[in-house]
Amino acid sequence: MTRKAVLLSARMATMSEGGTPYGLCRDAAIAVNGAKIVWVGERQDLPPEYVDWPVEDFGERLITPALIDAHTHVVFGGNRATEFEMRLNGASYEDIARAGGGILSTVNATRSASAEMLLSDALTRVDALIAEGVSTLEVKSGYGLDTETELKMLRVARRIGESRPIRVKSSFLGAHAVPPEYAECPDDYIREVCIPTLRATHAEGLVDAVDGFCEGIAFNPAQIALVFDVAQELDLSVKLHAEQLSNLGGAQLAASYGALSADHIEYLDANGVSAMAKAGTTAVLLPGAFYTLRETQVPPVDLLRQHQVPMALATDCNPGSSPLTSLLLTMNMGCTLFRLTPEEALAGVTRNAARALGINDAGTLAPGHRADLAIWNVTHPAELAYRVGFNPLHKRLFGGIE
Ligand code: DI6
Ligand code: FE
Repeated sequence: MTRKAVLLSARMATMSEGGTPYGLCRDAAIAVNGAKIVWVGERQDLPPEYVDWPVEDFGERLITPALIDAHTHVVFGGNRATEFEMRLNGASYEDIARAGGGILSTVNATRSASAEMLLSDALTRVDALIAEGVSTLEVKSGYGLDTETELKMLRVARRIGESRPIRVKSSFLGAHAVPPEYAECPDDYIREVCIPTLRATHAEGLVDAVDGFCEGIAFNPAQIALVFDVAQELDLSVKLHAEQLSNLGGAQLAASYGALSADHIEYLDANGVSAMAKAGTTAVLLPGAFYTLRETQVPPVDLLRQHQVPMALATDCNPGSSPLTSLLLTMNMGCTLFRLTPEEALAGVTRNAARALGINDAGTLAPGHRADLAIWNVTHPAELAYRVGFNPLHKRLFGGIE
């Protein structure tokens, strides 16, 4: 069934670049044909072929592109509230990781969880994101670190997209942590487990991109490069958790593979920024992890601006460093903690989040794009980043459907 409609509203933020701030438009109209936007503009300019279409009037509300969360780990077993307590008693994130907790404690819980349990737990988090207008979600593996569990996680990621009206992009994150069985020989883990698992998950059509964690408590650039070489051979895009706790040159490595994004990047330096700019790599900023770990080093936002590196914002939803399921709160944190402007924050969860995922049919309101829209009970787009713990979503459309 094709649903044709013209949506009217007093205000629309198309988030298209180069025009008014936010791509703001008054007395707006959007013509939707089925799952696609066919026309966007001011009501008075609506072409005659659309004037007879059924009208839905949203009054004074604001229409924006639906939101995109470009970095999550929503599929995992258990939780890490006890580590939260340990950190409040003085242990650091790295202390806990080196003592076999951290990511590895979630690996144990994820290995022993059934797929059904992982799915139902993940859906509670996904539902919270959808309730705030999210229509596209990236989901990573990386809590299995063996073939069977990485396959299980990525199959669950695909099932999220079948269970809910949301688009899922999955990333293979086999190089997330060194599993206990390879503690003494991480290179062997990369060769014997990570790379064969990448091939197996890719063969099953479960992988949209390849990620890694380049850090002292995880993998060094040479180990990540081995995985990225295979990604390249399989024609898969790469992205990287880089420069989160220290600077190992991960962003430069990622850029040398034409990465979609380098994520976290608190410790990114000028060389990393210019490498990203040259490669067209998007910066994915994750203020939830910065906040949770009480980091003090902020990402080099001014340098990223100077080099015109697009900045996305994402929840990094995970049980350890960012137990956060609100993209609106993430926008607020991006402004308060990283000094992004509210316009940059909204671009970070729409246009630039789409870029970070290599998506070119969402993230702005434009003809040909999917009719993934969020309609808000606010009058100015800055309100979306300004409030704390408040959800003004009126309605979300996913491919034109409520
Ligand atoms: N960086 C992160 O923010 C998550 N993974 C990573 O490499 C944290 C994962 C965790 O602590 O469970
Ligand atoms: Fe992460």
